[in-house]
Amino acid sequence: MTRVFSGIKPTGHLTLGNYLGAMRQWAAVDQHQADALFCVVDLHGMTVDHDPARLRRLTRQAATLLLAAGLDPELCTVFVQSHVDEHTRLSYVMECVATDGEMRRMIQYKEKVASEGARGRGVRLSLLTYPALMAADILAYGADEVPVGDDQAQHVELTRDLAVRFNQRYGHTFVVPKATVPAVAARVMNLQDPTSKMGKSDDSGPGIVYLLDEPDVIRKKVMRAVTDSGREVVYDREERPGVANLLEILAACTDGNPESLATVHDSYGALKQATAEAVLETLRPVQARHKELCADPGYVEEVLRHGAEKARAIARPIVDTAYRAIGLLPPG
Ligand code: AQP
Repeated sequence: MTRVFSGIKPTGHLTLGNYLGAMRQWAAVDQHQADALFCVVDLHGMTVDHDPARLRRLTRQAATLLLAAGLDPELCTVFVQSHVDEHTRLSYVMECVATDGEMRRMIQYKEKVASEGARGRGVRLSLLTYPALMAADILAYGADEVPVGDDQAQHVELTRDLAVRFNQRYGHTFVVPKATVPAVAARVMNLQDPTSKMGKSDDSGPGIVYLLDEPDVIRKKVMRAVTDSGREVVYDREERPGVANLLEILAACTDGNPESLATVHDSYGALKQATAEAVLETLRPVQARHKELCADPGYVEEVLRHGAEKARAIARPIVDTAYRAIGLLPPG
């Protein structure tokens, strides 16, 4: 059976981008068709300046939202990265396989260095080595597929290179995984700046739809989305990024197609209205289930405890094999 692994970083409140680009596919498809593991990657949440209490809160919230989005612990494994030591054990090995140049070429690294610099903060070394930990996350489970949004495809590509390199130098150890990216909404853009990705740790609140935003807040954010001075609804990502973003969001929420939806709505106002309603409809069950789960925190904790046990049982032998292959003396 195909094994699937993916993760989500608790660096902020989860967004519509996280949901449409990743979580929805995990719940609707992956958990039914594969041996699937989904992880709140809390260690990645410490690569930029962070507040410990907030990280803990966001980790719990992200796990709760994964379940609210439809991940079923009877069908898949849901856990927290720091609960399974194998991630950090293997991460160091990956740092010994990767090169400094490879890490510095990562687009997300360059973008985050720029934003940390702009905020007057030092850049943490872990921001540079983050892709080695991400490679470890994936390779520790022998994952065949990694369902991600478009922004993470480069990191999965690097993971493939590291797996191939390790296997060639030290003997076949790792499955070489591939990224799977959704056909629509692989990169949901910021509603206020449709040339930038909708990212959960951005400062631009009005441009980001959070999964737990109140309905009237969501409506306002979508109705105020930046478009352009044109009038005709046309799907053109290059020339009309704001309108294209709305069409993609609408398509993703209604299982439609952005090109044909462009012919249905005759004004930007009508398009925004339809998009706002579609987003509300899509998020309503997630928000309702989240509320129920918050009333039963013991259930979420139990899911995570059991998930970590299952994850550990898969990862430990793979990481032990990698340790032996690279020349580390097994404990007696
Ligand atoms: N805007 C997006 N459109 C489509 N997919 C997206 N994803 C994130 N943003 C979008 C996908 O969501 C999954 C989890 O992402 P992540 O939390 O691991 O980190 P990220 O990709 O760096 O997401 P953010 O929200 O932009 O976080 P910050 O602001 O902290 O960097 C991934 O599959 C991702 O592709």
